[in-house]
Amino acid sequence: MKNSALLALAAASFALALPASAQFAKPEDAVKYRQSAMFIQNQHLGRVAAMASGRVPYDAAAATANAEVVAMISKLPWAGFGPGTEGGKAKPDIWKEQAKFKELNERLMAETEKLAAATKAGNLDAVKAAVSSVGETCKTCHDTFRSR
Ligand code: ASC
Repeated sequence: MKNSALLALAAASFALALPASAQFAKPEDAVKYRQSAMFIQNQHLGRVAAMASGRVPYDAAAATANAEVVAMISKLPWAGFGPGTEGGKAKPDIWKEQAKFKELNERLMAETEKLAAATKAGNLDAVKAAVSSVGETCKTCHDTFRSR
């Protein structure tokens, strides 16, 4: 491999190893990023919730496809709450109570993982319970750390 190619590869690995919070060009980008990730989660969770509540006929494959997106995207917003990215609907408490915020971030990732697993197991009651746990987790964090 040419030296220039090696250098480019090294630079790329270094960029990936940086905390994601350091990857935003400006604080507004971090705000937009976390809001976008929340929006995507809302869209896909809504589809599973509609099926779980019976508003839409249950389709196991669609439930899993949507739940997997929620589980994957639930990993993303947190990098958008780095130091100096206060703003949007985020309450300043997020930056004052990092341990509590992190705990809720982790709870969402765990609950959405359980939801995806429940859709794969094909037990509608388990899916309903998992949707409710995910919703409750969203609500707990929003009630605590989101304004408006
Ligand atoms: C959503 C969404 C939320 C949560 C919450 C659950 O789809 O956008 O904020 O679920 O409504 O109570």
